[in-house]
Amino acid sequence: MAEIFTGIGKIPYEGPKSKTPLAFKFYDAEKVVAGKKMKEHLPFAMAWWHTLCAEGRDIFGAGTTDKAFGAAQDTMEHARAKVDAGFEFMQKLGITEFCFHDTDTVPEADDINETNKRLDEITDYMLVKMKETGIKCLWGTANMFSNPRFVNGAGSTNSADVYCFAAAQVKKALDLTVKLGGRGYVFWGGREGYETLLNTDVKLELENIAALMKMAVEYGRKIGFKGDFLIEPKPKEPMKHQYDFDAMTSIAFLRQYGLDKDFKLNIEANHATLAGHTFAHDLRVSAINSMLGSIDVNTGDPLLGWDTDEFPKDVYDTTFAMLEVLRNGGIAGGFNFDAKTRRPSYTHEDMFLAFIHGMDTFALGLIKAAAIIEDGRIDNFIKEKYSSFNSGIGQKIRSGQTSLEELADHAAKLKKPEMPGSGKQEYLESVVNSVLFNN
Ligand code: XLS
Ligand code: CA
Ligand code: CA
Repeated sequence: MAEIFTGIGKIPYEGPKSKTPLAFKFYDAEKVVAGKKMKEHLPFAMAWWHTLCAEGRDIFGAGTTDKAFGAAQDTMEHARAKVDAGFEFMQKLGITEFCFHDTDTVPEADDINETNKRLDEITDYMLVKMKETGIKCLWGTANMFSNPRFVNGAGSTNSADVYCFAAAQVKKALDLTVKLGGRGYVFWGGREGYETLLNTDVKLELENIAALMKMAVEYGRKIGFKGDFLIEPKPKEPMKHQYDFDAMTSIAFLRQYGLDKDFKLNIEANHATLAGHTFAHDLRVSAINSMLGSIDVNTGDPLLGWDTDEFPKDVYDTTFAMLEVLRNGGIAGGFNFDAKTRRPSYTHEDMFLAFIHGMDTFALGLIKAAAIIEDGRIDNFIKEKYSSFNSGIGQKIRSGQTSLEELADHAAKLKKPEMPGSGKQEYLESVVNSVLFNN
């Protein structure tokens, strides 16, 4: 099979002083940081859809990037060309995993039975390439939002027949995920939400989504899927009210319907900020609920209110994200680049440059997060801030050995408490800057 990305070889690590565009400046796979190799901290994954399918189309214009990879669109030859391109791309970048939707890999036929045959065929080919290269599958998922049949949702649809098609796609995508040895299975809400209560039974829709997930867990465990099921929270887009709005909303949903033992969350940076949170906030909320499963690293633009899926570039963001990951003791999942190059960055070389930039930004985040922990000033400040709960009445509150009456007596004796101590935000921000820019 002919090389597709000609003129681009294996991307080397050259270090921070390098000016070679096609080289890593900070991502040094073998380098040990905080007790582990970078590649172990940061198992990066390529998203099939953005990398191999998205051509840069937007609502005002056609695609600008050639993703035909030498084959005619909407053919199985093209499906195979994408496999070839994907594995060559990952190998050259040293990316060890990929994520896919069923419909990213083959053109959908009119008849679901034919689509399933195509999926069997393409995954046979993917398996061959996986064996050849050692590249693995991070997670699989079913696209239950693009096809017009899902106009009113998949698990949340009003049509029992459409619900069966959603179920059939989940079943097949689980089969494929198991076949490819995927470590996770993702449900992103897609069209699971609504525009107006005038036409919506919210309770029925939520119950039906939960039932679909329950059946997915039952089936998945039956066919030997041992990984995590994941919900990927996202607000606003495409529906005005998305049922999986943010981490806390999704956790409440999972607990309400008894799904919290089998599910964790896949937190996407772009989705957290669309929900009005920082990326680190949704990571923290997931982590403290033992629900931090996997990460989509792509970010939005603070000036735009939609899901732009950009390559991570903000080292503050990746540092704060990696602080959450390190404090969580790592994650069982991976770091998926659900990211696309900007429409004017339309060459194949741009795809490499974008991944190099994104991987370097996360590597920097890892290095800086480890340095903040090592520095200790931030962690010590937080410890000290809450120290009134370590002894006396505070300790009694923490251990649940007190009552409202006792606390009221304590307040009455004090007459007036002292101020609780400065939050010192500006000082702490200066500590972060000093760690980030000290060397
Ligand atoms: C869309 C989501 C989607 C999921 C997988 O905004 O990010 O791509 O990651 O369905
Ligand atoms: Ca997104
Ligand atoms: Ca995503």
